[in-house]
Amino acid sequence: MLIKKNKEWNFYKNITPEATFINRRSILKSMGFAAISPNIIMQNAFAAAQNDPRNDLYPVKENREFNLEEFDIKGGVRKLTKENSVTSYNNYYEFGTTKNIKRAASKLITSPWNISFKGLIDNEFEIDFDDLLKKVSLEERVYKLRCVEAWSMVVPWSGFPLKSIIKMAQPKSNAKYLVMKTFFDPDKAKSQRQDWYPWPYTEVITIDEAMNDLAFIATGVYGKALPNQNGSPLRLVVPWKYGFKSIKSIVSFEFSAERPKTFWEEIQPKEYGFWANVNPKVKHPRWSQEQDKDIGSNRMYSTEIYNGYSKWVASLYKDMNKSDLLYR
Ligand SMILES: Nc1nc2c(c(=O)[nH]1)N[C@H]1C(S)=C(S)[C@@H](COP(=O)(O)O)O[C@H]1N2
Ligand SMILES: [Mo]
Repeated sequence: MLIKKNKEWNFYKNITPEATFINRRSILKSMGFAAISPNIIMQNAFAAAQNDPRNDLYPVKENREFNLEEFDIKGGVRKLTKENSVTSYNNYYEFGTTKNIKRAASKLITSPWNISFKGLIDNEFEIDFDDLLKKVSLEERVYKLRCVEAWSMVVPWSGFPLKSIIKMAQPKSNAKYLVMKTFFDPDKAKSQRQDWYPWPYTEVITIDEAMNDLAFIATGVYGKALPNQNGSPLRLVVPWKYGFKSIKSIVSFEFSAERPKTFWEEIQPKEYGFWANVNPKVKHPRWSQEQDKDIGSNRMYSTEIYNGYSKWVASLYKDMNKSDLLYR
């Protein structure tokens, strides 16, 4: 027992959160906030989430097409991560640099929520989130999400394939990239007052990646509407890439011929590059990527190339130089 614990501790002691090195000051500050933590506010946030009228849309039918054997319930190997872990251990830097941002995130108002589609498409348009939902068909998919910090979770997301809204937007043939942005609202998201970050959070994938069957927009989790801390009302889930690519609370989808820098590329391009495909062989400059730890059970698993999703995505990268491009 003790030996196992030490091994895990050794594995984890060198891993620091994605943003630690740029903002130790704000970490100290947010620790101060966490110490107050009035239960009443938590209860109110919880009640608000429970009363979310969007909950009526769920649960939706499960699509098992993308299940990995390792967490096939029948295979019995790896189970869903505990719901409470998934909804209370989060990365969402707009609300702080610790994992404990649930209370701060409850301040975000996600209804109404406007989304714009722009750039290289015939007709740019804006649409309300609830109206967008009427144009897509919702399904549930169990995906493994692997953070670059070497933790992981197996999550039942509800939502729709990203390609269904790409088709709706009809990008022009010269569009090569899909640029997504999170809201910018420093009144609600206090960390956005810290101007050393390149806000708003921006992520970019290629159109080919966006059209891949695995690329998913989540609008719910565990049979309910997405809670704020997990990226309400809609977030990307690209499970073959490190978690930071799966951008939360999206307000715009822009089709572009050029590749702009992402949030993390601006901050630290050597560590959090554009491709960010999960690859156990390419170590992070400060730690190994060979294993990951389930945030609910603390069990360790071997990390697989493309997070186990090769069957669906390896062909996207067949012409690339593996050692250079899989991770960066
Ligand atoms: N807007 C925004 N999206 C974000 C982040 C963030 O800080 N802001 N963090 C990313 C990182 S680093 C991870 S690992 C996942 C975590 O998703 P979860 O909190 O639902 O587990 O969200 C990603 N999406
Ligand atoms: Mo992450």
